[in-house]
Order: sequence, then structure tokens, then C-alpha cells
Amino acid sequence: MYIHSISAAALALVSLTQAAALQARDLLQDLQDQALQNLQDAESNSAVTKRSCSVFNAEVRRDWAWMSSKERKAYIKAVQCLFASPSKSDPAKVPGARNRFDDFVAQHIDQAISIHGTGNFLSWHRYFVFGYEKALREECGYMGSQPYWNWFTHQDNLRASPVFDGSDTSMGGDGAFVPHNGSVGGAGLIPLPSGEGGGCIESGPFKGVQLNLGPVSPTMAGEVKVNSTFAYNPRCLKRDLTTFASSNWLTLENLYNVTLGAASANIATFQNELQGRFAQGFLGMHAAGHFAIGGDAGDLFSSPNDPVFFLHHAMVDRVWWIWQALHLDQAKTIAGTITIDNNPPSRNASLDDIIHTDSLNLDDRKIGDLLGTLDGTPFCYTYL
Ligand SMILES: [Cu+2]
Repeated sequence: MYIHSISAAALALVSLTQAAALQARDLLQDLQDQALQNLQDAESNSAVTKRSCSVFNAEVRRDWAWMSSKERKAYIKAVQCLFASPSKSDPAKVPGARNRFDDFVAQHIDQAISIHGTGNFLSWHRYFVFGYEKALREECGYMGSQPYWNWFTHQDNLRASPVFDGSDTSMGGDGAFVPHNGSVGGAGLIPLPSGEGGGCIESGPFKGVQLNLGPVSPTMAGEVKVNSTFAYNPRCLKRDLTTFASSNWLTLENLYNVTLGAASANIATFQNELQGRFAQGFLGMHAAGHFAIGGDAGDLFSSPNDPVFFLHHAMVDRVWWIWQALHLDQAKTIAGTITIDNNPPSRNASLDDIIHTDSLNLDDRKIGDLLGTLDGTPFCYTYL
């Protein structure tokens, strides 16, 4: 059933790819509609008649831009609550953690080299964002779902994006202008010119926020790494909105390529293209998002220091969710090894490999249990 609809969708979209005037809403909306349709069809054709989680009762994660001021403020308030709540990390392991938000940063620092360029990259980050959403809800009274940053608007002017416009319904504005030499992305291979920021966030709800951990592997010129991995290093949150990264890589051509084009062929081609081909100077959408935010968000280890990390990774997850829904026969496949870009060489990741987190209040789960957002346990959500 769905195979039919995919080819129809693909045919309908092929003619669009070459059009420079392609509208973001068209491609993204077509993909979104097709994804939901496929999931609904799969459910109605399923032998399981009674589902606890269905596409009709699942949580719906939405575009920040489509949320009301009230909804955005509720989300912001919950994030600020994490910054104001006590840490649950083991102080012997993470002496620098001062609050609950830091626990998420610490978790990502701790596992960074075994969750990027690996077979668990997508599933680990899916679970991580879910754990964050769960903490917002259970520990900070948030009633909504995790929003995402839609990469495909304002790529040429990030400061105008509702995520970054610096208003009290944004996730904070650009950093203060500090002349610097730009950043280096793509594992040190892709130089990026500086934006108009580089300093502490100047406006919006996260102005004045204090970071405590990292930077562990800073990529913005002039930044100095912390003495020891989990040491206390109080400082401001820095950003450098880098339109160069967003306009070059957060493109509809790249979106098309990973969802319906050549790179959509299987999970290996999908995730490799999404994560970039650094040796060829191609940053890819995942890294491009990090470097479009710039500053602290460009650190392979401590990037969750910028709370936009979670909106960015919800979008990464949404693109994977779309790919999965458009390729239902491959949705539960994984590819890749257990070391970063297979360095040093290692075995393939397996569906039985366990994803664990120390202090995030999440149960250990097999990768295989983290591939379906509608499986009910642990996930029950879709995107709109
Ligand atoms: Cu990451």
C-alpha cells in the first residue's frame, strides 16, 4: 500500500527538485503529509487491532514558529526551570554540574565519541531529546511537547527566525558582536566565516544564563577548552548565528536528497548524508544546524549547552521520522559501527545494543526499541 504512495509522491516531487523557486512549504508539507498518510495506512492495515499508541492519539511535536506566544513561553519557562533545579549527576563524576540542565550536557559530553558517526547516532539522540522532554514535563510542569526548529525558513537571515529573533517568545537572540575568525566545522575540515555575533547572548529569555560545563572541543576561534572534561567552568552562553552554514546546507535540495532522492536509498546513505561528508567539504544538515547556531552549539561534546540544541535535534529526529515513514519496510534498520566514523575500526552496531544514560531518569533500552515513535514504549509521538 505505502509503496504505491511513495512512488506517487516521488513522481510528484521529481519535477520540483530542479525548480530554484521551490517553496519550502511545498516540499516539506508534501513529505509531512505523505509520512502521516503512510503511518495511518500502516495502522489500518495492521493485524493488531487494539493499539495503546496510535497516530491518532500520539503526542504531536510542532514547529516553534507555529506555536502560540503562550505555548512558547510555557516551554521557555520549563527550560529555565531545568536551569534552576538541582543536578542529579554524581558529583564525583561530574564535579562541574550545578543544575538539572547540566545533567543533559554532561551525558552528551560523556558519550560523545560513541554516539556520533555511529550506528546509534539517530536512536541515541532520539532518546536523549525524549528524556529532555520528559524532564520538562515531569520535573518542570511543562504540558506541551518538544518543539522543533524548522531549518527551512529564514536560512538567509537567522536573526529574523522566530527561534532566534531575541524576543521574549524566542530561544534568545544572537551573541553580542565580538570580532573573531569564524569557526571550523566538519571535524576541523570546513572553515566557516564568522557571523555578526560570537559573544554572550544579548537578548531574549536566555540572556544572562550561566553555563557550567565545557567547552570540551570548542570550534569558534578564540575559545579555550576547559581544563578537565567535567570541571566547573562558569560562563555565559555564546552564539554566532552563521547564515553561511544555514544558507549553504539547510537547503531543500539536501532535504529532498535524504528523503526521496539518491541518499534516501537506505539507512546508511540517509544518515551519512545527514551527518555530512566532511572530507568533501559537505557539512550536511545535522552539523550545519549546529554551526548555524554557532558558538557553544558547535562543540561536538558540550553542544547541548545551548538549549536550541533540543529544537535542532528534534528537527533531525523529524527528518529521520519522515524518512522512516516513507520507507516503512526499512524503518527499523540501522547501519554503522560503535566508534565515531568507525575510528578505531569496530563491530557493527546491533539492534540489541543498549542505550543507557546515567542520571536522566531513563530506563536502559535496546536500540531496536527506539526506532518506532509510535511503538508505545517508550515513544508515542508524531510530528506536524
Ligand atoms: Cu550529539
